[in-house]
Amino acid sequence: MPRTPIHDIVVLVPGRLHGHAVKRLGEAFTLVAIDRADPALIDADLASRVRGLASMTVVDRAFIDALPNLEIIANFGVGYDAVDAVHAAKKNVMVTNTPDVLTEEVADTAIGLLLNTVRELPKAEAWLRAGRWVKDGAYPLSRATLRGRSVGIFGMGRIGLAIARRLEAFGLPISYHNRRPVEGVAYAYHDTLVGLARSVDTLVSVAPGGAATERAVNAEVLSALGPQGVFVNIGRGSTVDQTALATALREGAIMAAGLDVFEDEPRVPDDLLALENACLLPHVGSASVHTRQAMADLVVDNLLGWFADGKALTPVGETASVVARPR
Ligand code: 8YV
Repeated sequence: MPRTPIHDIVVLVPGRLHGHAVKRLGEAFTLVAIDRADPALIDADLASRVRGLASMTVVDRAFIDALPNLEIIANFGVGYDAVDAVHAAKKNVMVTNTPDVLTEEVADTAIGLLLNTVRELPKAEAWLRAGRWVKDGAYPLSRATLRGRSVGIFGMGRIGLAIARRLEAFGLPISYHNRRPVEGVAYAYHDTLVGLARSVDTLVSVAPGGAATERAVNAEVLSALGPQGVFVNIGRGSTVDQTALATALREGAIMAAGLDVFEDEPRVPDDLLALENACLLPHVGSASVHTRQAMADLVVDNLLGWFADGKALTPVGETASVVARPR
């Protein structure tokens, strides 16, 4: 059977996707866009034609099952908790994500968020802009400082390491908790998150989402961090019990928190919004023109690699053994 020219291969884009990815996909493949990843939007003709998926939305079991000729899901983002990769592997469907290209950007953002949280820089700027420097004098001294802190990192993957490297340059001792110790990493390892929290006063979460980390940062962990504690989350909102966090911040069980991610984005709970000691960002960890373009390129290059050579550039662990079908 003659091989289908790349341009005739149908790649489905459910929901929003980065414009650069959409443009390149349209040039390379037959692109079909639908509003959302919903089996109700797939008719029999489309079901038989779709071989690739490029997405940054939830791709669940039902949607994968609705596409019997699907070979690859190219996820926009390093975190792929929105994709049922275990089910994809069972159906011999490759899943790819976008590691490496965003590592340094997200680590930069984590440091900015930590500094903003500890030194109250956004509030100090708001003070200036509101004319209060002239009217009321100097902005009050920040209660917290980075000096003398010790930092625990929850999730010592590529981004966790990049954050640790930066914090070393700040002169801060570092320790971490991960599913298992990371080979070649000399920072002190704690086999429980609560043990890590007990031994530091600053906790930075870079942990991925999913069942294993669901609400791992809970009341017990926050109370172990203690009244001088600062919590920063740049990973996934699902890893935190947001109600427990708001209570801990309100009652002084910890001192402050900096959050870039939330459980039900873009919704941020009112009890977090009401808190003076919470520094809140709208999930901007990787959100520069430069880095989002590199992520978009990697999404498209994974699809091109798969359909041209049967090789994905950045397969996720669950689907590492999925092989391309004979062409
Ligand atoms: C993006 C992210 O916000 O890569 C991730 O896992 O969380 C971010 O870089 C996400 O891909 C959705 O745009």
